[in-house]
Amino acid sequence: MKDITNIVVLTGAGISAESGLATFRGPGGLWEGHRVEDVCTPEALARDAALVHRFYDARRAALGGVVPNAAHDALARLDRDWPGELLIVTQNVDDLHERAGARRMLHMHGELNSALCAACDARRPWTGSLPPGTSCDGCGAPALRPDIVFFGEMPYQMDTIDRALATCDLFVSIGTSGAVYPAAGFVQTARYHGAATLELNLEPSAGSGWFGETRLGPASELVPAWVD
Ligand code: BJW
Repeated sequence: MKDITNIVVLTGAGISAESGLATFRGPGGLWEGHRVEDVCTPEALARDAALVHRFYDARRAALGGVVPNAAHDALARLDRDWPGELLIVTQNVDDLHERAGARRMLHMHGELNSALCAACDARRPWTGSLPPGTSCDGCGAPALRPDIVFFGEMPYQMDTIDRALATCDLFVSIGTSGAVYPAAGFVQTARYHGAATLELNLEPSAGSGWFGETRLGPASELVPAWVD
């Protein structure tokens, strides 16, 4: 990749689809018969914590039955071999990037394998079964919840992401519909700062027009072809 030193890669549910994890907005992409936008909120958690816990318990259990695919593997190779700056920002709450071996990455929408204390914001590994009302080891409040960024909540590590977007030479978006902000706006930020922009997706995303180049197809083919 000529003249490219700093890269930011954004990934979404599409990169894990071929591992067997459902996407949000594709066919079958509804959350127990609801629009994810209607139920993935702090209000939904307050209204029916048991339902929200049950949903994420099932998602967490599903992780045990899936493995990284060729797209995760290719990004892990990029991470291992790329001599310049690299930041992989995933919107996904699964752990398939880590399991493939990626290290220079962050989870902007939280992690299934993590618990968050709603009272003191402490985060700790999700161990076994944590029902609604489990007490926080740190502050003692009965307030542990899934460590998931719901609509209306601030995604994690936005300062780090904004800095990387401002200094990258290439921004690559993989397997995301571009329906959810702030991630959907990263392409515009990267462009504003002069980066080249590339989209790898099954179909054009909502923000496809912002990308300098779009390649359409399954991530398991497009990502290795781009990396290698
Ligand atoms: C393949 C493939 C294959 C399939 N190969 N590709 C009005 C206007 C603008 C913004 C707002 C607004 N009203 C509210 C907002 C803000 C709101 C928002 O964006 N709402 C929209 C619905 C409009 N955003 C927020 O509230 C966020 N917080 C926030 O904004 O804080 C304030 C702030 C201010 C300033 C700066 C920063 C922040 C929080 C958003 C939290 C999102 N949470 C979720 C759930 C979390 C975890 C979970 O349960 O897993 O995150 S929602 C859900 O959507 C999940 C995903 O990470 C996210 C994005 O989905 P993704 O990954 O794009 O999946 P899909 O299914 O949509 O798309 C899959 C794509 O893959 C498709 O394109 C397929 O074609 C493709 N694909 N197979 C390649 N094999």
